[in-house]
Amino acid sequence: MPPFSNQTAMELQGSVDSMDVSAMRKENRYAYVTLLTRDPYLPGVCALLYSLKQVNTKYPVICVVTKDVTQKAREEIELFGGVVREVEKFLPFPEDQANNYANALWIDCWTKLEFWEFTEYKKCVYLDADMKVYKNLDHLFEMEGDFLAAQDCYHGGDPEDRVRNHFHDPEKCFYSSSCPDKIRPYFNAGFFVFTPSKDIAKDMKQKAIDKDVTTFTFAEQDFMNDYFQGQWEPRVLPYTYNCIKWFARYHMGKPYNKDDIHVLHYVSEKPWVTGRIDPKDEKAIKSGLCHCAEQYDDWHDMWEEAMQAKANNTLGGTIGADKLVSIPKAQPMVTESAVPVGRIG
Ligand SMILES: [Mn+2]
Repeated sequence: MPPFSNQTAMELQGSVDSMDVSAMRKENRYAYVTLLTRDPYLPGVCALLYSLKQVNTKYPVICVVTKDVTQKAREEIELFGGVVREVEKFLPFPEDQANNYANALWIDCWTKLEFWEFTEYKKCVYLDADMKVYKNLDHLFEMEGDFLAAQDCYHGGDPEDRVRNHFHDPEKCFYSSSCPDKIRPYFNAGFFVFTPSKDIAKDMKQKAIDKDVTTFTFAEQDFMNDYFQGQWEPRVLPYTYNCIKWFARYHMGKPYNKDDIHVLHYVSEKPWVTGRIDPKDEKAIKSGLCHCAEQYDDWHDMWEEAMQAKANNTLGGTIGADKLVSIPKAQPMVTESAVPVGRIG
């Protein structure tokens, strides 16, 4: 079945009943969405919020949390201008069987499928927590299409290699001049523009449950690429909207130009864990991180500024507060030990 249909008006009608109708009349019901499933990623979310604020973002940023996120982390998100919204974790297989799955490392990311439930918003832009925004993104909400994403930097069917060795084969990367045009469209799921829809949410979750996803190395990313196959086009959004940090290593000069970047994506090593990168450091040379030192400096410069603003009490209020539609009350907190898994890329 085609995943998109003209159902939006009907859905909205359904959700109007439980809401302030005057709020629903707002034309621009747009929101950014990000995800936090465990506290160690909190600096990423706060830095993302800070960077969104720096570029004068007009719309609210819904920071989706799951039950393991502490109250303290939730308060910090609000301090940085985000709106906390708790959802149930979604996993298409029993959690205790995760080790039978190639994507065990990234099981928390399946919860992204819940975002299609946010039908009080007409359109949303999802951003991973390990991102820095360099330019205002509000224009994305006005773009046509129910699903937009940017082609990943290299996906040649050797995900194991890609995870372990950051292997990059110009012959297989869409962004290399030597890359054949016939390369398979494959987006990085750290960033996407989407139209919430209860029908799509239900359909996606059911398909994820029904499908054998044991071999899906990149968890929800592989699944979403299957699901949205043919529904998006790699040339619609350039790499600048989800610039994988490795662009600085593999595509310097063409197409990579730092001045063009909208969103930089710190896949794998997180800047809040590594600190600044010394390009002469032996480990940084071995891992290739030495090529991304400037990008990590950018993150840390911003982080220091954000910490200063926090100390000075000048972080400001909720981003896009005047455009918030309706946020269901957060579920009561259940304190449980955090699940020691999470996305590294
Ligand atoms: Mn990421």
